[in-house]
Amino acid sequence: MTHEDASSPAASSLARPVSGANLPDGMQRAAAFAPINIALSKYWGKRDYERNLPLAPSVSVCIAELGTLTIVAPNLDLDGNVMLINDKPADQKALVRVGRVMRSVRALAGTEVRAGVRAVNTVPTAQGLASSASAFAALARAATAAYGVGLDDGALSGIARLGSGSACRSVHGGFVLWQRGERDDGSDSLAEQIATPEDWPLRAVIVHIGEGPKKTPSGEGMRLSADTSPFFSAFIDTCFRDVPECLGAIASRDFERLGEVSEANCLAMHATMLATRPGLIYWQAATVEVMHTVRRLRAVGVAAFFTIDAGPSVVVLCEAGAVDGVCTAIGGIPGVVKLTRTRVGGGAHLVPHG
Ligand code: 2P0
Repeated sequence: MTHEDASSPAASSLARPVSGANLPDGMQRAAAFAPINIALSKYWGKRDYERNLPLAPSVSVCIAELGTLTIVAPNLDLDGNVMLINDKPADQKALVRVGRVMRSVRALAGTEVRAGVRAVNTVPTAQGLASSASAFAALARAATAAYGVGLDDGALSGIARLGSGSACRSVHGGFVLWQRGERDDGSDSLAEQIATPEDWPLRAVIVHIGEGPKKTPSGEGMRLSADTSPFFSAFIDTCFRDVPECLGAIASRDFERLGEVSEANCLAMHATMLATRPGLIYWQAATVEVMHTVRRLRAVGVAAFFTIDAGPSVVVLCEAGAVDGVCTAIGGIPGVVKLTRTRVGGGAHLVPHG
């Protein structure tokens, strides 16, 4: 088990340039960092699988420092996009998702020029730590800058969403609402910031728990739950009640109320997953032990609550004074491989690159 302070790694040190020369005016290589986000009221169900349009709104917080650094280099010599993720060529599934984002950016820029893309994650992939959210938010931010497309953050969130639904929530920092929207084209299914990190400087402890058997990817899991889980429509109804509850708790900085609704929504989503056929069991034994530990701490007055996405790792949100006690209590649990102390942070932003 290792402890890590998330403020130590400099994301910019991960950047290395990829090629791109003789570009048309307005195009240039650009780099962006985007954070992971963790939902307090979850997204688990789509009304459109191509555009990643949700059946219900969701609310999240961005997690400082952990995320993806992406460089986009338009290149006249390429006849298709090329991409490296953590220095390995992207697989076909990732390229399809990247292609949706890049096509949309090229259409806005009015060009057919393709790009080299290099992405480096500072979070492990596929542990339920939203690496696809940070990846596509960083891609959208870097690609629009690289192609000279100026968009406000709401419109940018719509581009990020094409790669991965939850990515729209990593464009803005702090506390974020992703609207369900009504339109078929998704133009009103955008993310908006509801409070900045400074408005409510909560802390987060990321409890990294190693993978068990291969997990079902989120998109596939959502489809299975929609088709087979007897709790699916009840969960979607729950989200329509939980989102306003989250927004009210955030507006009044009511930690206890936010914890109560967030844990309930997380458990309702996992109940829906568990009742899917075949059952989606994302938890490990350590996941359950962390949940019990957080509740025991809370019972003796520690301001902390947990939430879990589609994987075994747990995020514990807490007030500043609770961080040490949370880490001490959780650090010794077998199966917990690392704790990262971090906080609610900012959204996707351009970074200098060499
Ligand atoms: C969330 N998750 O609200 C929920 C909770 C996982 C559990 O958003 O298919 O990777 O790319 O739109 O965004 C994970 O879903 O799925 C997710 P796609 P995504 O954070």
